[in-house]
Order: sequence, then C-alpha cells, then structure tokens
Amino acid sequence: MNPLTNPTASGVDNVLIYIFGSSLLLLAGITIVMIWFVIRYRRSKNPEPTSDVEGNLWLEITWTVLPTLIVLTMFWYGWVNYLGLRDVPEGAFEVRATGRMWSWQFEYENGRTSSKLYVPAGKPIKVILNSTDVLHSFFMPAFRIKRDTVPGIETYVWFQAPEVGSYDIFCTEYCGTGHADMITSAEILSPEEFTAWYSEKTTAQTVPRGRQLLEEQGCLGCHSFDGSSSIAPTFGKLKGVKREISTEGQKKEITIDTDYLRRAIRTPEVDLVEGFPPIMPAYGDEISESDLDEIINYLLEGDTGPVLDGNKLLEENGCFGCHSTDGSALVGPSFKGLKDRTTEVKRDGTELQLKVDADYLRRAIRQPNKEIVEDYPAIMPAANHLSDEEIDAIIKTLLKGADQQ
Ligand code: HEC
Ligand code: HEC
Ligand SMILES: [Cu+2]
Repeated sequence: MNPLTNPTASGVDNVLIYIFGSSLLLLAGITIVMIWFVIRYRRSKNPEPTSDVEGNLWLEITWTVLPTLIVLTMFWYGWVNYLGLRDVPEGAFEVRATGRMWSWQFEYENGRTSSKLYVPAGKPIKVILNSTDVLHSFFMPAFRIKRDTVPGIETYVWFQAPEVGSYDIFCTEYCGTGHADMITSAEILSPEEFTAWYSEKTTAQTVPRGRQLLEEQGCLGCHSFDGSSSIAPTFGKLKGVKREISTEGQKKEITIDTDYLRRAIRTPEVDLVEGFPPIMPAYGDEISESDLDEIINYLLEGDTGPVLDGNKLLEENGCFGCHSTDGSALVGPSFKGLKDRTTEVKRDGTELQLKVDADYLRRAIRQPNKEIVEDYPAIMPAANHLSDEEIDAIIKTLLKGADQQ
C-alpha cells in the first residue's frame, strides 16, 4: 500500500463522487429533455396530435436496463469500498479506544494509555472500539470513518494517515450533558517520533518536583548525587546523616534535619560544612516556601526514582471530563479546594457531613456509589483499573490542588 495515500478517505470520496456525479448527469439529462419536450410539443404550436405512438419495445428495454445497470454499479462500487473499510490490511498497528462519559481513552499494546490518539504516519492503524457506559460513536472526519461504540460489544475501524498532522476525533452519538466535551485528536507522528513516544515509560511518570527544582535553580552546577563534584557536599539520602559544621567559627557535629537544610539553603553563610569554601549563594525569594519544602523532602529522602504524576493520571483517566479545577460544577463537584471542604454525602440513605481527607477520597474513587455527594447524580464510574500507587498519586494531587493544563 502506498504510504502517501489516505485509503479510507479516498475510497469513500470516490463512491460519493460516482453516485453524486451519475445522479447529477441523470438529473441534467432528464431535465433538459423535459424542457425541450415542453417547448417542442406545446399545445399552441400543435393544436392537433401529430402522431399516435403505441409503444417502442427497444426504447422501453433501454430505459429499464440502463438505469438498473447504473444503480447496480452504484451498489457494487459502494459495497466494494465498504469492504475496504472493514478489511484491515495485514500488520496494522492496534490501539484500543474506550468511550466513556465524557472522554476517549486510548490504550496501546504495551500498556501505555493516553487521552489523544498517537499513531505513526504511513502505517495502517486498527482502532478497536468499546464503551464502558452508554452508546458513543467514534468519528474521524478526515478519514471518513465513523462507528458506534456499544457497551459489551467490540467493533473496529481502521485508517492510515499519509503524513504527520493532527486530526479531530468526535463522539457523534448524543451521550449526555458532557457529549460535546468528547472531542480529542489523532496526533500523527513520524515513525521515529512515534517510536520515541511509544517507548517512553508512561506519561504519568515524571521526575520528582524536588529534583526538577534542583536542576532549574542550578544547584547541580556545584552539587552532585554521585560524588562527581568536589566543590560542594554530595547529595543523597541526607536524613539523619551527621555533619561537621562550623557556626561563627565554632565547630560542632549536627544531624541533618529539616531545619538545618532550610538554613543551609536560605542562609548558607551561617552553618558552613567543614572542608568546603563559603561559596554557596543564599537563596531567598527565587525559591518559594512550598518549593523549598519540595527540595528539602527530596534531599532528605534521596532519589526514589520517577514518581507518578497525579494530574496526568486525572487527565488520562477522564476525570476532568466530569470534574473541573476552577470551582465550576460540571457533572461532578469541582476539585478546587477539596482539601478544606466538608462534603455532604448520603450513605445508605443517611445524610452525613464528612471532612475531606485521604481516606474519604480513596472511598470516593474506589467505591463512588457508596457515598453520594449531595445534589449530584450517582453516575461516577469506579476506577477499578487504577493501581493503589496510582490512586495514592491522585489523592496526593487532589489534596494539594489539581491543576488541569
Ligand atoms: C556555587 C556553588 C553552589 C551552588 C550553586 C549551590 N550550592 Fe549548596 N553548597 C555549596 C557549598 C560549597 C556548600 C558547603 C559549604 C556550606 O555549607 O555553605 C553547600 C552546602 C549545601 C547544603 C548543606 C549540605 C550538607 O551536606 O550539609 C545544602 C543542603 C545545599 N548546599 C543545598 C543547595 C541547594 C538546594 C542549592 C540550589 C538552590 C545549592 N545548594 C546551590 C555550593 C553551592
Ligand atoms: C461520568 C462523570 C465522572 C467521572 C468520569 C469521574 N467522576 Fe468523580 N464524581 C462524579 C459525580 C457525579 C460525583 C458526585 C456524586 C458521587 O459522589 O458519586 C463525583 C464525586 C467524586 C469525588 C468526591 C468529591 C466530593 O466533593 O466529595 C471525588 C474525589 C471524585 N469524584 C474523583 C474522581 C476521580 C479521581 C475520577 C477519575 C478517575 C473521577 N472522579 C471521574 C462524576 C464523575
Ligand atoms: Cu459520547
């Protein structure tokens, strides 16, 4: 197959042009003959009938057989191209698309998930369709493919993008309040870009914030984690580590804790680590208090590897389809200010006032229909596919304040 074509679109377009074109020709032909007859045989010109034709067998056969053939070719051409839409070329790359109220989720063979469809250009793509709740319909206008997704039934579409680009994906089956939000895109990447994207660990994993700050603030210009820099003390798991320091010329041994690290960063000239020159600049306003806490935590605990990014998890799992971060109520309550909220819920018909904490949030996500928030419908889907670590990361983010990009 030529990678520079859009096979599904050209197939559908050709059928459309053929049917529309032949209809147009017939319309024009019949209209012209009709007008000509009206003028040529009008009564004022021919007061008396000029001929009395009984019939014409050959003419009748022609005008029966010819239109039948035209209609049959329309059917044939349409059928062949329909089969083209259903026959997925061999070696197609498979992606599962799940429709749910009110977002699409894409899942790849290696387990990666995303809220946009990422695929390589020039390769046939098979999209396996499913729905978790109600009828949705997967529609990619640029590729002329559209198919309903039905809970419990697996269907599919396929397409091939000739080149790199971004194309709309819609839901075209009215599925409730948030129907219009079920818009996303297919991001067609070059094969190299796609391979890179596909082999990234998972989008929900990121470098911890503390590590990012150390890099952004230039701390790693002097400090290292592996002892490779001798200008400044090596970072690592610093919690409980003993230090020889001198404060105003007085030597003493201390155990590293939060307060010590805070002083070491805000006022490095106060406590000097033995054996190092007093060259560390003091960091004031450029590091906010909350960023400083992140740095300190990171230094105390050391590098524990990539962490799960709660915001990305919320995004990828379609939580933002029903929950806002700006205080506005969508289908569900807003995530804004969750931490300081007392929420009114109904449990087994009894009304309760609950303080929002990690335990409550865990229940709200794992078993959303046990405690229903007042004034909201009990339609939140249980997030059964999320691991405990993922739920923990989400809860942490919700308590800190989720932030939808
Ligand atoms: C210009 C080089 C330089 C830069 C940039 C620098 N440091 Fe330092 N840092 C030092 C030196 C030298 C010491 C040891 C002397 C002292 O205590 O001031 C030190 C000490 C420390 C200590 C105490 C470490 C221990 O093991 O007791 C901490 C914590 C620290 N730095 C954090 C930071 C952070 C966080 C940043 C970035 C915001 C940073 N440093 C940027 C040079 C630097
Ligand atoms: C189909 C819409 C929908 C989706 C998708 C959805 N929720 Fe909800 N959520 C709701 C509704 C409606 C409520 C309120 C009724 C209830 O408690 O079940 C709710 C309640 C909550 C609450 C309790 C809020 C409070 O103010 O007490 C939390 C926490 C929550 N959802 C988190 C999530 C997370 C995390 C996800 C993604 C994994 C998610 N939701 C996905 C609709 C949704
Ligand atoms: Cu839908």
